[in-house]
Amino acid sequence: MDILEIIANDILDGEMDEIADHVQEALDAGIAPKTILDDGMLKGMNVVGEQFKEGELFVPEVLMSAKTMDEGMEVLKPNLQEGDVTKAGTIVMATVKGDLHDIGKKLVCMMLEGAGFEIHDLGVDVTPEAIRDAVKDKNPDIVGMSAMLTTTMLSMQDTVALLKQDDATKDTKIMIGGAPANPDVATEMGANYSADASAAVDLAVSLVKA
Ligand code: B1M
Repeated sequence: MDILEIIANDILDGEMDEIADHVQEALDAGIAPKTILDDGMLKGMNVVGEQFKEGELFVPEVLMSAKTMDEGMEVLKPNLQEGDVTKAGTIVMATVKGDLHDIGKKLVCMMLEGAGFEIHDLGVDVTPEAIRDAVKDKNPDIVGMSAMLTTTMLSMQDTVALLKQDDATKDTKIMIGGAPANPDVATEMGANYSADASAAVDLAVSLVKA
């Protein structure tokens, strides 16, 4: 097995204590940092996304893969040249006002980062005004919102309404998710829905292209 394959497998298997040494080994062997990223780490992350979608991997395994990706990036990042990483797009992400659930949102953020998106995660319990202000400030391609409570779907609705009222934010694409969300409520609000972290990546890619 070559070193890039070993690195891809580290991501897939969540080998967070091994990956730093393997990335260093690849760098020492003269492999270009971008090749290590694309043909090692991201290749592994893509398989994680596919297997999660198919129900072959579960949340704890995906979180371990994401942590392994972070460990590998620690070693790789200082070696990457500007322009090596093609940014897929920028996303402002938040769990909406009144809602403290963030495990799912973090998972969505990690998968999006793995797919090359720059994420500005505003955290949990974020007011509509704070989300609107962040959208004005960062000018992202997409604003993403997560809610896990039936009651906080109303905050989500308020936030979408506020974004649509402001000339500076009315055209920003919106994606929502979380247990009480579904395609119908998303359409009603003027937003886009995805059911899980893997579908969120597919949706974000298609929204940026649209
Ligand atoms: Co809460 N909680 N909780 N909770 N909690 C639920 C959501 C609940 C369904 C449990 C239940 O009663 N069966 C229920 C909601 C009922 C409802 O409104 N219909 C509930 C309740 C009632 C509450 C409290 C009110 C309890 C209380 O205090 N009486 C309280 C509310 C606090 C608040 O938010 N204001 C509360 C508190 C908590 C904890 C703090 C203890 C903790 C959260 C810790 C944290 O997140 N840091 C917690 C937890 C852990 C849960 C459950 C058990 C698990 C949620 C989770 O993390 N799932 C949950 C029951 C359940 O779901 N089984 C429950 C794993 C995660 C990976 O999945 O979040 O669904 P999920 O994310 C998925 C998708 O939804 C999607 O992709 C993710 C990955 O695949 N997704 C997106 C999510 N966001 C997305 C955004 C996107 C796209 C996809 O685009 C932007």
